[in-house]
Amino acid sequence: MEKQLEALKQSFCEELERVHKPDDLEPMRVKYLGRKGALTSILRQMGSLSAEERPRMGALSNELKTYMEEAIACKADDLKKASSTTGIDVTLPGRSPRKGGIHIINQVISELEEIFLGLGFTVASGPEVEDDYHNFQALNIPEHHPARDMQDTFYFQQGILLRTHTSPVQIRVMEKSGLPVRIIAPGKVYRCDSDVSHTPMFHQIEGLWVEEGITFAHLKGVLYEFIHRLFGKDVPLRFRPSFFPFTEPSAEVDIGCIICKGKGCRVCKNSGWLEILGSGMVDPEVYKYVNIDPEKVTGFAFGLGIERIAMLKYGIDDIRLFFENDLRFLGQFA
Ligand code: 2U9
Repeated sequence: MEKQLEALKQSFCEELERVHKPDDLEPMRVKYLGRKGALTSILRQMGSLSAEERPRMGALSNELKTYMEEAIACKADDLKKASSTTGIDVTLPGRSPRKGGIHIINQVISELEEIFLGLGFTVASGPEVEDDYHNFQALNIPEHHPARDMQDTFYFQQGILLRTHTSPVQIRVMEKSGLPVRIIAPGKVYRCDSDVSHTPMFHQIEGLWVEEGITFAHLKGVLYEFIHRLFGKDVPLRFRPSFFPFTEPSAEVDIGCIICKGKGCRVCKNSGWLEILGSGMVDPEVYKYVNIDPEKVTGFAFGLGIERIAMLKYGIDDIRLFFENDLRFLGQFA
């Protein structure tokens, strides 16, 4: 009988070790200590013991009974504490971490960079906190020029601001490195504006190629190639005359609407065309600020908004979706 009591204690301890939920303790108590439980069935054999053995076995049984009662109470206490102090159900299976992905805007930037790298351009970058000189003046946008109002600027103290375009990057590259220059400048830009097609921060890519003998034909050739690599060879293109303070002559480039194939729809406002980018030959005035002789070299520049390209490519109608960080939206592009 003594051996039976020892075996019972052993199996009780092992089973208790495996209990992780308070609800599993009561069935255990019934199994070992209940009226029809394991201990009771051992005690039933007391009648067959000799008079000398009986008191010792009685004491051992009582000891085991107390031990098991206390162990169950103790375990109940531990489980209660674990869940109430942390508020965590320690018995739940763990959560596997969600897989991250590259933001759709960064994916589009990489795609555009690849295209321009293939056309012989290199990637340049510069500060997002700029001075008035590099953001405006050196780009032929003097004080009180209406173009400054068009680009509602975020100012810090006098003369320091958040860049409104990536053009100051090109100014800094021309100041520093010699000719020729054939660069693209992707990055964040800031304008105090907010609605379905404007956010206070958005992304641009601008390009600049300055070298002896560069003409408007180079501009057209590069932009045709870029747009055909991005949207496919069959997409029609048109150049419309435009104006920018830093380019002369200037042109905006439209592509045949990729949604309705030029038939006219809500996205192209029934015109059949979508404006994709602005461009032009660098205005000779700009070269004066960076010590380049406009008699010796010519160049072209262009600029486009990344979010606009992403919206057209993926049929997104609200620019704010890119920045709300809703994983249900972003996850579609991961
Ligand atoms: C230098 C000289 C010229 C960059 C250019 C544009 C035309 C243009 C807009 C497109 C959509 C900005 O994001 S947007 O609102 N940009 O239309 N940008 S030419 O011209 C430069 C840049 C640097 C030194």
